[in-house]
Amino acid sequence: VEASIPEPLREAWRKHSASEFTSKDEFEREFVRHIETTLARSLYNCDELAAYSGTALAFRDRLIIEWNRTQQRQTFTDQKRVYYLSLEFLMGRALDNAMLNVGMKDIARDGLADLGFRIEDAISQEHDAALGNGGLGRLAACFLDSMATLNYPAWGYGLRYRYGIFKQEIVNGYQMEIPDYWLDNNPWEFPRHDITVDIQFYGHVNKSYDEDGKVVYSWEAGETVQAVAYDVPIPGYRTKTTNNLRLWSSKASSGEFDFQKFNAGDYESAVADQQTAETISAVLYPNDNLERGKELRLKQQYFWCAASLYDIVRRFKKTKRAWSEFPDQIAIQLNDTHPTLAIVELQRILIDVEGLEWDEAWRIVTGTFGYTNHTVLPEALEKWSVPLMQNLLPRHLQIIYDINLFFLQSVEKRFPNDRDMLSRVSIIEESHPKMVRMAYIAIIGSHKVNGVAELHSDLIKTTIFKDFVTIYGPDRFTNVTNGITPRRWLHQANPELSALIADKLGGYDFLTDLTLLDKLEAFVDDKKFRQEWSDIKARNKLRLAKLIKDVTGYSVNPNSLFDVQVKRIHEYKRQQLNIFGVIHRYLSLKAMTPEERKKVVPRVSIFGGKAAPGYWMAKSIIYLINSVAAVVNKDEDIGDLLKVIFIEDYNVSKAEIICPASDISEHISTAGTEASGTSNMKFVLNGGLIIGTCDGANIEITREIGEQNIFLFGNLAEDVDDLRHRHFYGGFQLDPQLKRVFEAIKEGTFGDPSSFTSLISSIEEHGDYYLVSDDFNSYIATHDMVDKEFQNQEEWLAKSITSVARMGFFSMDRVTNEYADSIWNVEPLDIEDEA
Ligand code: 73E
Repeated sequence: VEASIPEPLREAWRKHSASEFTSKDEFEREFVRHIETTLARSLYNCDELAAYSGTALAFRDRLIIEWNRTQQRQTFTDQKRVYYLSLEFLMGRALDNAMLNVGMKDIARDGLADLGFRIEDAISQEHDAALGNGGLGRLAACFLDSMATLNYPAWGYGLRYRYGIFKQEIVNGYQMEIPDYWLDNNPWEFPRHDITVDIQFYGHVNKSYDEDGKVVYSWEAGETVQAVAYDVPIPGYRTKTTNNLRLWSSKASSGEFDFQKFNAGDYESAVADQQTAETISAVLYPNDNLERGKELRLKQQYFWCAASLYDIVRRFKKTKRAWSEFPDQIAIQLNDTHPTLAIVELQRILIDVEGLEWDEAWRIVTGTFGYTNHTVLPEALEKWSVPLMQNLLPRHLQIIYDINLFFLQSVEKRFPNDRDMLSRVSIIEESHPKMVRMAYIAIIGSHKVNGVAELHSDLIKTTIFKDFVTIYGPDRFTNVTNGITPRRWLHQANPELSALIADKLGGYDFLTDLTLLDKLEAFVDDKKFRQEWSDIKARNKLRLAKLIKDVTGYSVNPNSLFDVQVKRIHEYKRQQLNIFGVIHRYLSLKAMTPEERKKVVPRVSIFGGKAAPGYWMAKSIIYLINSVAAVVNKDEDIGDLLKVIFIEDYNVSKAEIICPASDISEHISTAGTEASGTSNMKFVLNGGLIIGTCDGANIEITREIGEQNIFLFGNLAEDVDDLRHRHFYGGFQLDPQLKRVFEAIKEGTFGDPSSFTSLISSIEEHGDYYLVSDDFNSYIATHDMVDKEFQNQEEWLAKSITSVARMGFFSMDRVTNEYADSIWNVEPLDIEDEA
C-alpha cells in the first residue's frame, strides 16, 4: 500500500511544509533552534563542535528540502537515470561544500560571528568522510558533485563503512594505523530503516521444471543478511538539484536473529551472529591498487551490488514499463571491477526471478552497464577463486560459466581453430585453483569500456584487453580523461585565488564553465594582477607552514621553494625516487663551500600519504623519509637550505590546504603505470608548476598548458619493457649519482642501514622494476632546472598564470558530460523548471 495522504487532507501539509532560511536572521534562528532543541544545549555550553553541528543541521535542513523536491521531480518525469556504483567515495568534509554550493557561506559567516564563532573554527570541527583510499574514491566524489551541478538525475551507491580509511600516525618514523570511527555526530546521513533488502549468501541451487517443462533454477540461501539504506544528500553548485548517495549498512536479518538459539538460552551466540552480519560493512579495505582476494571483500561486493540492484529494479518495476525499456531508463556505471557482480546479479534477477529468456536478459544487461578501468597494474586486477565463489555464490558461478560458454562459442565462430585465443579470453583462468577474471566479465557484460586518460586508454587496448579489441572492434573501448571539481579544488580550497579570478572575469561563471579561465591569459602582463597572484600564493604557503608547524613541530621558511609529493605511497608512484633525490641534494649541499651555498635556492621537500598496512616496501619508504628528515632538519650547516617534512594522515581536508601552497609538485610514476592521476590537476589549477614523467594525465596537461610550462623528465612508456629486459639480460648499471646516495645510506648517515636494505636491493639486485636508476640522472638534472627557473620569479609567475588559464579541460563537468553523451545517453533535468 502506498503511504500517501489523500488529496483533501493535503491542505494542512502544504500550509506547514518546511521552507528554507534565506537571510542571516533566519539562519541564526535555525542555528539557535538546533542548538537548543536538537542538541539540547544552550548559550552556556555551546563549544565549537556544537557550533559546527548547529550550522550543519541548519544547512542540512536546506539540503533535505531540495533533496525531496529533486527526488519527487525525478520520479515524476521518469526519465533515464544514472547509477554510479563505487566501493569508495572519498568525500572529505561536507559543511563548507554545502555552504558554498547553496551560496550562503557569507550569511553563515556573519551569523556565526553574531553568535560568537569564527566560521573557520566551526568548519574545521568536521570529521572527514574518508570512505576511500585515493584517486579512485575521490573521482567518485567529484562525479557526484558534477552530476548534481549539471542537473543529471543520478544516484551514487556505496557501502556505509563503520570505519573509513585508517588514521595515520607517525611514531618514531614509522607509520601506525588507528581505526577511523567516523560516524559519531555525523549529521549528513539519513537512516532509512524502512528501506531494507535481504541479501543471501552460501547455500545451494535447486533445479526444477515449470508447467511448460522449462528448467528453472532457484537459489536456496544458507545465510541471510539485511542491508539498510542510509541516504546522503549531494547538493549541486548553484542549482536546486540535490542528488542522493545511498550507502548500505549490514545487520542481522530480522528473521535471522536466531529465536531458536534465543529461546534455548543461547543468547550470547544469537548476539554473536548479529555481530558477524555487521562485519560486512564494518571496514573499508585499505589497499590502493592492490587486490588480496579476501572472502569478506567478496561478501562486501555482493552485498552492495545485490542491495543496489534490488533497489534499482524495484524502482523500475513501479513504472510498469516493459523489461526491454530497462536500458532506456537506466545506466549503471561500474567504478572499476569492484561492482562486476552487479552484471551477474542483474542477469540472475531477470532469468531466475522475472522469468526472461537468457538472450533477452543479456541484451538488457549489456545495454545497461558501462565499465571504467582505472589500472593496468597486474596486482590490482581482480580475480576470485572458483572454489570461493562456488561456496559463497553458487548460482552466480553457474551464470558466470554460462556467460563464458556463450561468449566463447561466439568467439570460436569468428576465430575458428584459435585455441590460444579461447584460453586467453576465457573468463575462467585455468590455474590452480581456477580463477574468475572479473575484468573480462565487466567487458563482456558492458556496452562501453573506458580508460581514464589517453595513454592509459591506449595501453589497455594494446596490452591487457588486446584480444577484446580484436573480438568486439575498437568501438567498445573509449577514453574519458579524468577531471576534478573546481568547486572544491579551487573555490573551496583557494578562496582568495577564486575571488581574484572572479574579479578579473566578472563573476564566478568559470566555476561551472572552467574553459572561461582562458580569459586570464589577457592579464599575464598586468602588474597589479601578477602581484596579487603571487601574494595569494605566499599567503597559502604561510597557511601550509602553519599546518606543518602544528603537525610536525618543524618551522619552515615560507620563502623557500615548496616541493610537494602527496599521494598514496606506492613503489610505482616512486616516492623513493624523490627521497633519493633529496639525499643527493643534501650530499651536494654538504660538499659546498659557504660561498657556494649562498647561491642555493632554499627548499622544503614535503611528503604525505598512507601506505597500505601490509605493504612493507611502502612502509620502508615512509621510514626513510622520516629518517632523512631527522638528520637534515637539525643539520646546522644546512639550515633553511633544505628541510624535509612528512605530513601525517594526508586526507582530503589536508589536501585542500596543501594543493594551493605548492611551488612545484611531483607526479613521477614509472611511465605507463599511473592510469591518470588527478592531484596533478589540483596543483596546476592552484597555480603550482609540476615535475612529472610522461605518464597518465601529465601528457594531456602538457598538451593543454604547453611544454614550456611543465618540467618533464624520464623514460617513455614505450621503452619500459625493453629497459626491464635489459636489467636482467644486459647487466645492470647503477646510476653513479644514485650509487653515491646508496653509499651514504649504507654508511649509516640516516640511522641503522639495515632498515633500508630491501629498498636498496630491489634496485641494485632485483632488477629495478620501477626504473629508479634509469630515470635518476634526468630527475636530478630537471630539479636543477627547477631551481634555476625559480630564481626568475617573473618568468615563474607567468608560467603559473598561463597554466591556470589553460586548465579548463580538466573540469569534472567536461568529464561528466562526456560520460553522459558517449556512455550513458542521459539528459539533464532542471529542477528549477518545476512549477
Ligand atoms: O591513476 C589513478 C587514477 O587517477 C589510479 O591509480 C586510481 O584511479 C584514479 C582515478 O581514475 C586507481 N585506484 C585503483 N585503481 N586505480 C584501485 C584499485 C584497487 C583498489 C582501490 C583502488
